[in-house]
Amino acid sequence: MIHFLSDLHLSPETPDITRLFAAYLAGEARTAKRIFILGDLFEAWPGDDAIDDPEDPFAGQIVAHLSALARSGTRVSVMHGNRDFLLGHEFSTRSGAELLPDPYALSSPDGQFVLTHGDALCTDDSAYQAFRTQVRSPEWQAAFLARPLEERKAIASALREQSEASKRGKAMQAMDLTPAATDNFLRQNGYATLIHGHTHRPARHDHTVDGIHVERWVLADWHDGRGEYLLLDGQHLSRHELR
Ligand code: LP5
Ligand code: MN
Repeated sequence: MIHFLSDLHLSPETPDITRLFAAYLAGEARTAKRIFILGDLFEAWPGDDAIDDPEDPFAGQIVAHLSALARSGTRVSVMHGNRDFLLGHEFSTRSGAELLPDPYALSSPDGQFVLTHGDALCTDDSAYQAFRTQVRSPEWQAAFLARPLEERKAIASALREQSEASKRGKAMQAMDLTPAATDNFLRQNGYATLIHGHTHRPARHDHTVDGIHVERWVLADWHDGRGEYLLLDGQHLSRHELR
């Protein structure tokens, strides 16, 4: 069995979600041979030195929970989201989670899947795409990570506020996947079943691309004390609520 989850947005401000995730890692996750966390595991990740932040044990505690799961024998795979794109080598080593490229093709005897966070397909949101190009460049990241941790945390929280404000002025449609970009993505990825997060609009969509039927599963975000994972058991995908 394989699990897919995303958009937990873990932060010290939502202890109920942290507890739910810790219980999941110590319980249901151990019945899976592999779990995929498809981005935005953290509300904001200012850099891997947050793991040893003397001001805040939070990141280190999450890393310890992940590491316990990995040591129990479940393979843990994590993809970057738009909040935690700075997860790096140190995080990977300390948590036992491997970092995946976005997109990631998953071929199993039970089917062909393509996994992505989802933000790269929101191509109508040109302000976000410009921001994304900038912060994903290695030069920008090296310069940002050279700043003191406290300063990076302050910038991250200012950006979170700015993001919430800018979303209020955006059309709902601009904050969803662009249909043409999605069809093209499905074509380029061999019409595999698409699983993604980011939009917080859980659903199963049917696409017809070049006459071929393709499924798209959108993962739920974790909020208000509730979480969810998608379970792949044989060829069957199903949603499982956690609370
Ligand atoms: O995240 P969410 O759901 O609110 O909205 C996203 C897009 N916003 C973002 C920004 C993140 O929320 C900010 C948190 C990042 C923490 C990272 C850690 C530290 C790194 C600091 C990096 C500087 O991803 C939002 C989309 C929405 O999804 C739907 O798809 O619309 O896009 C935006 O809000 C972006 C704005 O439209 C443009 C922002 C321009 C800001 C330019 C500042 C330059 C930064 C330089 C700082 C040194
Ligand atoms: Mn996201």
